[in-house]
Amino acid sequence: MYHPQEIEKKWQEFWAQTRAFEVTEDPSRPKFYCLEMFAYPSGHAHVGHVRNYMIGDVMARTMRMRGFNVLHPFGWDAFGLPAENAAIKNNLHPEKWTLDNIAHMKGQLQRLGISYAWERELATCLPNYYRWNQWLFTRMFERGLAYRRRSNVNWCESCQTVLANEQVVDGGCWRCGTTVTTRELDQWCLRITAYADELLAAAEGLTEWPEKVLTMQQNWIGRSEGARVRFPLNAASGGKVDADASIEVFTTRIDTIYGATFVMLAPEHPLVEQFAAEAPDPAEFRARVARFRGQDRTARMTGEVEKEGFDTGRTATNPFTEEPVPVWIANFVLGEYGTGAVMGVPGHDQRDFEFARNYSLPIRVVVQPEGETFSSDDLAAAWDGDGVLVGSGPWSGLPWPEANRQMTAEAKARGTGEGTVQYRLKDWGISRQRYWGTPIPIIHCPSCGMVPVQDEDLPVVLPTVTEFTGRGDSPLAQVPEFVNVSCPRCGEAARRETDTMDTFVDSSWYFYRFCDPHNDTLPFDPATVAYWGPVDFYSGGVEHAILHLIYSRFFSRVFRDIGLVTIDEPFTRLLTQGMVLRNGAVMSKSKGNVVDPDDMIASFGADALRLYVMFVAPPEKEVEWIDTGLEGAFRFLNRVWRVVEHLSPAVRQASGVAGLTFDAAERAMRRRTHGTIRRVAQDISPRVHLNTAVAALMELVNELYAFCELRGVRPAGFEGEASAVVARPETAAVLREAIEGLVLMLSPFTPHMCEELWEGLGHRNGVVAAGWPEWSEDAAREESIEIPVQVNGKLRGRVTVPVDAGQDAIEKAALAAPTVSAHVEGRQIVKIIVAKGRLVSIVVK
Ligand code: ANZ
Ligand code: ZN
Repeated sequence: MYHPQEIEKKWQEFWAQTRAFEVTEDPSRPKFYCLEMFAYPSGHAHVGHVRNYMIGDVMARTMRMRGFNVLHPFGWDAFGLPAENAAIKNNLHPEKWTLDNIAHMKGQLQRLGISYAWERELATCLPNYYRWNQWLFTRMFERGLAYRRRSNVNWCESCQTVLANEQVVDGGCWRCGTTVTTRELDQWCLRITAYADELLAAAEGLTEWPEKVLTMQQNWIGRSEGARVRFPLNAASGGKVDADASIEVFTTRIDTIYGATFVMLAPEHPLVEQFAAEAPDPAEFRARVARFRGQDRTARMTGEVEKEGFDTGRTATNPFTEEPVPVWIANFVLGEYGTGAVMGVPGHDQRDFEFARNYSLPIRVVVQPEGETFSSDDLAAAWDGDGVLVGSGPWSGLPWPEANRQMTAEAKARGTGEGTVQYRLKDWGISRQRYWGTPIPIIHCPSCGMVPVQDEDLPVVLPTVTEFTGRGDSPLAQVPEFVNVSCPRCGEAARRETDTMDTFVDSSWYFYRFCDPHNDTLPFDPATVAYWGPVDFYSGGVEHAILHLIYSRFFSRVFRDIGLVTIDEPFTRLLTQGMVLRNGAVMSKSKGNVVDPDDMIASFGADALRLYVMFVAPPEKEVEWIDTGLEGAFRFLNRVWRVVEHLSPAVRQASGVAGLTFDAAERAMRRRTHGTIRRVAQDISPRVHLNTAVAALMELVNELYAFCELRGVRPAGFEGEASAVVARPETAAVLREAIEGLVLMLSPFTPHMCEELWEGLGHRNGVVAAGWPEWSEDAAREESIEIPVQVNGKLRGRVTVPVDAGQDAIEKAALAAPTVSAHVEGRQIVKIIVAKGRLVSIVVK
């Protein structure tokens, strides 16, 4: 009888005792670094979370059997807001909450039998990890890659914290949904834009990443070539203006500048406050600006917002037409893109078109397809198609791309602008005014300025805070012993920085720390990453397609530039696994539809759960959890168990296949065994079609049962039988090959049961030592094929012929088939066409 709970416990203990998955660098063997995105310790892992770990485990276990030195570590992305929120709510220290959750979730993963090298476990909230965030930060500070700047930040009133752009979802805080507002604060930033071009260009080399992820990254970086053009500012009526005051716009279509009939500023533009102060009613001016700034950020960014604005009363001069154009403030112009100012070309930009129609601003056509004559009055929409310039002075008649080049050069020659490359990507604001994160290792000294903490004084350990209110200043600012320090440079009284780092910093390099997790003199010994890096197979949720993966690619380059790694790209192959749904919704605690793996393990065992999750869909696809699905997997495992247990005595005595001569049924069984070995090997890697690999194994089990029946070794469904009598030694050898192959191939999916069965088959050293079974192309080759036969275009029958049958033999067999000969007899054969291996076509009259 199959008792999964006993077996699973036994093998989990065995793996732990024998340190089965612990590895060291071994240059004599090929390495395989298999990694699943580490976990946020939120409390309990549900089936949706653990699907990813199962996928990685099948890869890791398979590659181990194939002789690779496999690094398969796990850890915890352990800083972050939920721990702090739990502290505020339940008066529980974030560290305790986090470490308790880690302990529970680690138990869950161990009960699933995931083959992790637990001795390399890391948690980012521990000083021996975040110390290296600080170390790296000081290196980046020295190189100008970490800097401080006053900037508009997203502010969540409820969490009292700054949010990164990507943490703003539909205008609300990603955690609590509160509408996000903006604030000005001094923020620490990392200069990811210094690598924008490289990150974009290198993405082309990521041939084993999903196309959609690469596209998302490309759009996120958002490279556009265009020009900056300055529109000199005219004096306010009666006022004075700096001779060189101007509004600089960013445009990708300088060729349309003769159609620029107004200029628009973002509500965040620095000139806005000056204009407000000079306006007849400054208070009203400011109120209108404030309303725009408070509008849904995402809608503003995507341009979906209703386009609104107002005239500032000021004008600027179009440097090409030399006409004055009004300066407006518009809600759909973003402060943080380009220059925060746009030239309005309503004839050729749809947003400007809608804006101009709303406010009756002049619309001018300056590009139109050759031979046509557009009138601005009957334009139903902006014309953004191809064409040649009209009404554009000396450039009229040129196709627009050529005019674009020439006019960019002209702007430069006149000193009113220049060509530029603009990125949507922003530097990464990492400051958080929260407790549960890495303290930023900087000291603010009245005389020396910002001084990085010296290496020997790292880590800057998070001080103990016992009361969490969730309001006011950063919690660290409330600890005087933490804040008040002396300057490392001059010794004077100074203040420690109290911001902590965005937790995305923690996850941007943990994959390198796994290579050398206990190093206490460096983040890692470069030699270890030289051996293990890059990660060969990385899997995780598609929600990390942009940020985590771009930040990791950025950090990887920083490590390269400070000489710790020699590779550019950290992840060779990326798999984004699909979500697990239940009752049509993504599994989540808040929806109340989670399935706890421990409940499933208690009923059916971890192996059945693993098999079910791998079988039910391809790894990248969503799956709908079906409560009864697990029973099917459990029944299948029982079927495997029975046939293997029943035949074990015969198999143990059987010889190998070498030198034996087999009959047809034995040859057919061998064909299935070898064909399956070949197919499953490819389905797992390179294809990662784990579901079809399981399906192939299920078919093999059916074949095995059928073969036993044929040979009379399946009395009464195997019940009550101590052993099977296998008469022919050849049959025994074939059974041995099939059964051993089955157990080995199934072992990455259901490792506990397979280890137990393998032991029962008389092997001492476990499935990894046995290795992946080899297939023989000869044994796998089909002996015969079936070919359809047509007569005058109609299908009349099928014939089975040896695979190597020649043209004549196939023709003969086709004509001899009774269903075919009936249609041929008595008629004249005009011709016979044999499309080899696929079709015989006979034409008669
Ligand atoms: C005039 C123009 C005419 C434009 C035309 C486009 C078409 P991408 O390609 O995404 O870089 N723009 C510039 N800065 C902006 C800001 N801060 N907020 C909103 N829109 C901004 O887009 C560049 C174009 O987006 C620029 O080229 C500008 O409009 C607008 F027929 O200038 B264009
Ligand atoms: Zn100082």
